[in-house]
Amino acid sequence: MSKKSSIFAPKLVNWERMDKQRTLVTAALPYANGPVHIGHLAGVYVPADIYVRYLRLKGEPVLFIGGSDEHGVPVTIRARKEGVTVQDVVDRYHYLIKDSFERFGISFDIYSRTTSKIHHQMASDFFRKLYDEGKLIEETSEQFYDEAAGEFLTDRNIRGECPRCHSQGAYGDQCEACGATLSPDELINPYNAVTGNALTKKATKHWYLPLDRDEGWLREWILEQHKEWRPNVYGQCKSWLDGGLKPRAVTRDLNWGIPVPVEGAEGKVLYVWFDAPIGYISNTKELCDQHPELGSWETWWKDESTRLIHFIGKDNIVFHCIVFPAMLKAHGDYILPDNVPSNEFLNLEGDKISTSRNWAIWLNEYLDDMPGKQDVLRYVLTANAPETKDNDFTWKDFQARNNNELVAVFGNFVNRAMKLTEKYFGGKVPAAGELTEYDKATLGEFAGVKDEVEHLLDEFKFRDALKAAMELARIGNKYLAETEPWKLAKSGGSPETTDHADGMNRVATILNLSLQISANLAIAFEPFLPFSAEKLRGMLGMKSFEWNQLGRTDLLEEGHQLGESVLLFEKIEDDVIQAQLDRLARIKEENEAAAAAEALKNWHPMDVKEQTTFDEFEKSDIRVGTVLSCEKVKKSDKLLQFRIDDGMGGRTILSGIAQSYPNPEELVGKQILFIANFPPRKMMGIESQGMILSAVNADGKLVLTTVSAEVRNGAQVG
Ligand code: B3M
Ligand code: ZN
Repeated sequence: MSKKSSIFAPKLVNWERMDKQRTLVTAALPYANGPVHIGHLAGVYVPADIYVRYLRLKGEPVLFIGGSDEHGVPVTIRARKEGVTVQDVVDRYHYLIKDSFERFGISFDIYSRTTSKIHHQMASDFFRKLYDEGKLIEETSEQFYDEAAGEFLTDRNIRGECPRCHSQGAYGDQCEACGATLSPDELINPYNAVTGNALTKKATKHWYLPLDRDEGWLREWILEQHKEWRPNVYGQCKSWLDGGLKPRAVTRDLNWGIPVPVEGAEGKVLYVWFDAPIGYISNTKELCDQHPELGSWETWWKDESTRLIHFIGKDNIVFHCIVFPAMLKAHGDYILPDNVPSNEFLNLEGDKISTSRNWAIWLNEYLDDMPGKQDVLRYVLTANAPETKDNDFTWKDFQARNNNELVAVFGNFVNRAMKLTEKYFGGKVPAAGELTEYDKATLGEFAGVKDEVEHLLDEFKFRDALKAAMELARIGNKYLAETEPWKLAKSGGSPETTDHADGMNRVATILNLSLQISANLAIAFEPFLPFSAEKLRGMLGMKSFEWNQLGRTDLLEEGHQLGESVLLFEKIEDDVIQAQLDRLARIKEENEAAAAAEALKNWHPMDVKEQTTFDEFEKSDIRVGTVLSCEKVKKSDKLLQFRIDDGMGGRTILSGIAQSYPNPEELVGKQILFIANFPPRKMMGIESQGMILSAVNADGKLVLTTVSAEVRNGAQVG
């Protein structure tokens, strides 16, 4: 993994154009606490990259700012869990994420990080200015404290009994068992999620941004002046504003982050959502300091004529539309965002993407499994972008779009145009003769595409813009299919003429036009599918290209030598897709087993199940068996595979209790209780024939149930 990478170099070269509309584009800074997945790509980075590449192609001055968000609680939790330093965690993921973006062609002008010196300074100064000017309020309140560990706790780090459903292990902000939204004060017997220590309350001072005072101008600015924002963004802002804004704490008691630059604030850091958006500014400064030709960072952030666009996911809307603008306004001097195109969520095969459940397609893994297929994913994620509502990614759809659209339409068209030119004209662009009515009709269809794509991109409608660009390929493909130049060339002439020369003139015209359409594709697809567009330009031998050339039919001169033709897209076979589906099925099975074990753990002794009848109970065939062997299932951290002597010839049972039994071989010879009449289920490719019964002990560990004296294997329990 290279630290200095070519793709993240500034792309603004033509800077006489600095007087043109200047646009500063930011993409949400991903938390450096895990790799990035397709949801991130679809929601934020691909649309942002399409937009930026489009503006660059138009020759407009644009900067594309990215970086990792390396503060906050999640990175600290991860570090503790793994027993490494927080710096280790953020280093690992920063480079992994950066590398994934680079490999997907996300063309940031800079990809930096919020642990940089410049950022610490910038965020610290920002806070200090607000503090000095009395723009923050100071308040002391009682917060949960772990005496033994000597630390205050954030909501997520506090666990306890849920006041609603009484399950154990509810979080300070939410109970995952019943879904209730909670505050830590409501938890019964709260404890530190990491150390397990009981908690007390202790007074602590924090600084707040008094958002209530910003309501007036925020309402006017968003609700009146930005009616053009996407309905999902506008709607969320409206509901926040209608609900009334409250002061928000911008500091935290935590030992990881940017120290609060105020005397007496030892042990306190800036809240991650205070410093992270300032990261956009610091990263711009870092870039401009290194590249004076880009102008001063202040022109990009303070000049009224700069347009600021934030690309984000929907869970970040309030921070970018309300909190960060309020910070910028309080600071003064700064421009406010012009638009905040936020997407909804992308689901995976019908389920919500989840890092903790490993329900995701990780970009680094995708690239390892499907080398060279970045553009296929970029294409599918854009064609299916969750722009106005949540959307679903399925592997079948991925395969179908690749095979039926990229291969059968785009690739097929270009490939035919290239191959036929090679065959009949030695790879030189043939001269176009007189156009037929059909040619003219084709050109007529193609003439409107530029305006349409442009208009859609200007409105951040990437999905429709891609569809409109694909029209070019469809038009071309249809044109070749209808004119059939290969037949004309073979029969030595067109149906209307028997003159071979005339026939070849016709073939020349058709191929000239097809190559011109291909050259248009090579430009129009640069924002969407940069790798394929570049390949295509290589094939066509195009040196320079600009957005404004779109729609022209003289992009390749007569006699121009084409390059070598290569396949742009390849068919994806069923077994490749099946392998991905199998992987997801395995993850699902593991998750189900783990959820069953977790549900058992969370069962509260006071929660007696609903009354049942003897007849109902009788339906369960509970029996005694002896463990013959027990081992961990490969590639699963949760499942144990038991071989049981059940008195009936033996059976295999899988149980999601591996974490409670690090040495499963110790269980061999023990008698256990199991349900014998559950239908067999396949998990991780192994058939499980029943369910082993266990209970939870005080440490939350699952303990197998047994009998108090030896019993014949297969004996029924009742
Ligand atoms: N790191 C949250 C997220 O990755 C947060 C975004 C910061 S943008 C300034 O969704
Ligand atoms: Zn609950």
